Amino acid sequence: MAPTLKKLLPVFPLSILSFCFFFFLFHSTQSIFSFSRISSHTTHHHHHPLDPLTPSELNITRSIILTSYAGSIPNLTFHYVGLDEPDKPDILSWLSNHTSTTKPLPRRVFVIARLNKQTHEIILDLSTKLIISDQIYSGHGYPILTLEEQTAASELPLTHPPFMESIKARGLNISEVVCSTYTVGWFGERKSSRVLKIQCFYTNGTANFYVRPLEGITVVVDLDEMKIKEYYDRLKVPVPTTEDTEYRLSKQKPPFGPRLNSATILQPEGPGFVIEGHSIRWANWAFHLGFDVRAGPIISLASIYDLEKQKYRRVLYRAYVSELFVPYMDPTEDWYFKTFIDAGEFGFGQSAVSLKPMEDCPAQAVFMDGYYARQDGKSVQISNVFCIFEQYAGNVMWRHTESDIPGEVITEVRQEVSLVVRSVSTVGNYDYMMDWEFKPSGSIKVSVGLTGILEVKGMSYTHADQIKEDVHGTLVAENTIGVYHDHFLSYHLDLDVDGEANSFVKTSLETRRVTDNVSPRRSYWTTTSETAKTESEARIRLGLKPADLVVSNQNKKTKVGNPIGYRLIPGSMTSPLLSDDDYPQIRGAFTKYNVWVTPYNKSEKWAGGLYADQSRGEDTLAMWSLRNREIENKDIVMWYTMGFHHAPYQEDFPIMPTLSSGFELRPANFFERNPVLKTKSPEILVNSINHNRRAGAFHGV
Ligand SMILES: *[C@@H]1O[C@H](CO)[C@@H](O)[C@H](O)[C@H]1NC(C)=O
Ligand SMILES: *[C@@H]1O[C@H](CO)[C@@H](O)[C@H](O)[C@H]1NC(C)=O
Ligand SMILES: *[C@@H]1O[C@H](CO)[C@@H](O)[C@H](O)[C@H]1NC(C)=O
Ligand SMILES: *[C@@H]1O[C@H](CO)[C@@H](O)[C@H](O)[C@H]1NC(C)=O
Ligand SMILES: *[C@@H]1O[C@H](CO)[C@@H](O)[C@H](O)[C@H]1NC(C)=O
Ligand SMILES: [Cu+2]
Repeated sequence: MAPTLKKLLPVFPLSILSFCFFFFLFHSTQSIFSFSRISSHTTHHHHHPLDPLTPSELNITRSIILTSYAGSIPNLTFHYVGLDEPDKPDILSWLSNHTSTTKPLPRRVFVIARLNKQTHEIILDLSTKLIISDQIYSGHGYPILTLEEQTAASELPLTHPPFMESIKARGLNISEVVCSTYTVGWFGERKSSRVLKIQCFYTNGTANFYVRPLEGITVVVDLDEMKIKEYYDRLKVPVPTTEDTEYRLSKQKPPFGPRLNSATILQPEGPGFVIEGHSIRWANWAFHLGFDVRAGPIISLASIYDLEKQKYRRVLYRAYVSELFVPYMDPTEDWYFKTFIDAGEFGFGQSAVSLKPMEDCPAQAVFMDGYYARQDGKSVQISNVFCIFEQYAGNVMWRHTESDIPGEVITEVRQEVSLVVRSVSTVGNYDYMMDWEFKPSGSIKVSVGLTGILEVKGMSYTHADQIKEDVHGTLVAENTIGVYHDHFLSYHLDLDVDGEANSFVKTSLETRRVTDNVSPRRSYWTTTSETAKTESEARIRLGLKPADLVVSNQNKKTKVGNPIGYRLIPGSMTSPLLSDDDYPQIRGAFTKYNVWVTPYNKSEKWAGGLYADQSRGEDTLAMWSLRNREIENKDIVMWYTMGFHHAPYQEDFPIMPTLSSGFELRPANFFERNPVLKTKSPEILVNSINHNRRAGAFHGV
């Protein structure tokens, strides 16, 4: 779960597949093996008010706080340090007025720190170097766990005599044991303290230790004291010894899998986008890309250029993954607590990893770094945390063949090229690949790919026929159960469709009977639209009945009179299967509906609450929404939750091929007509030597 074991993981070899590029394509000396980087923190002089904190700003934050807590330095730990962004009206007026001489907006930092077993919320100003407020949080729940405390906790068992005994009793070698940290959830306890649970694995020389659990051993660590509080060794289960669980290419033996040729796009003129600081312009899009230790990527101020109106029009104010909820479905002693709220417990940005050029991203990608404050407040760089690239997957943006005009055949095709911003967060065993894809047609396609390693449970079974009871998972290998679980991702989508005052319109598709005798038809469908007046009217469980969901600006209409809008095209319609009164579901209540709409409120950012670790569901989207505020013709935020019910299959073992899902935000009467009617296909693609190949006439290499 927790990425505490980074230092133990091997450095991967650079080659992964036998690449076979079409070298004869390259007439120029340009090498596709060179890759570009954007050094985002050194090049820009003016801050965009939404720029993430730079290393020197993190530095200043640290010194302001340490100065004010002079006596307590060794025990103060930083759990969240992020931009306290200016209020939305200030940003919008800065945007519309600013010139190179405009005074920048104040830079403020929001810090959550722990000191003497208390959680402090500190806001400070970077220009005056003053602390503006410092309050002790007295509610339930705890902040993001730092990597350092997880590492420290995960090492405690290795020198804990009862644990060492347990290892010896199993005939194992303690030098081959590694441990990982698990948040404990909340199960109705009245009192709580800042603890986590630890479970351990037997590496036995492999990198894939997650598939070798030491089942039955659980250690409870008090994080404030960094001491083992409880120790359990309940079960004697064989450590799964399955062969072939290695995933490092360097450790594999032949025969190897199918040989894959590379498909690369050529950009002799370089990328077609411009990056200034964190602002990105490409084709008809302009947006800002930020990094936050909790959310990971944050897309802000996305606007699209309207060829007819000759101006940029706003689509999104801010969008990011607000929370994840990953409950496991095994209610037994060593598993019941595994009900993770990943962003708030582990930091989706803190868990972001450096992308591998040429492998995580295509050859033409450009990279950007991210920075966050570690436990002692010093800045940590995640190099290549984002890659940005133009994607052409051979798809068609639009086409038509017209053969009904006598004497001629007309075929018009436009290739679909899009811009992708990619990042990967590896939360312990799981890897989440996050893409934000901007299309010239005005669509924003958001997708997540799940890959990495299953969380498995050791059991004595070696064949499915032996299993008579519910083992809460699939026997994916001998002694190895891939445990059932869910992944829910909740996206905060603050659409500002051509302005802030928006409404949420649900257009239901309903069957009608033909009642009179004018038609031979007996039925048809038609639409009825309702504009949600309050939050309760905008909570939607998808998949129950067909509906189009549109965030619309009722104050602006197209020439023919339709309100302009953007619609949500959901990919996943998954709803939770836990009962409403179950503790994990109370904490993860934001998953109860796939879609929620709330009025914009700067402090309502995290769908699972600001303090997710051991939260009690008091500060979730579901609670805010109970106020049932008005949302018509207001600045509103749409929250979309996509989910995966994951019953593992053997192919998910020992490492899981990517499973993707996503959703699209697509213009809905936003433009007067197809906005890519006059878009030309890129010339670079026309040069491809492949255009004449025909099946049968071509023999692959
Ligand atoms: C951070 O501060 C230290 C001194 O406290 C300084 O040596 C270092 O250069 C600073 N780093 C940045 C990136 O500003
Ligand atoms: C820091 O924590 C340790 C151990 O919990 C304690 O003994 C010490 O007094 C603390 N120091 C300060 C300055 O609070
Ligand atoms: C235990 O593992 C370590 C590290 O892999 C190895 O050096 C050592 O020889 C092993 N000890 C025994 C008794 O097998
Ligand atoms: C460790 O690896 C060896 C050699 O592959 C194997 O024989 C042994 O069963 C493994 N032990 C465990 C506990 O996984
Ligand atoms: C904003 O949200 C917070 C948290 O839900 C709430 O306490 C506050 O009253 C809200 N502010 C407004 C203006 O509604
Ligand atoms: Cu899964």
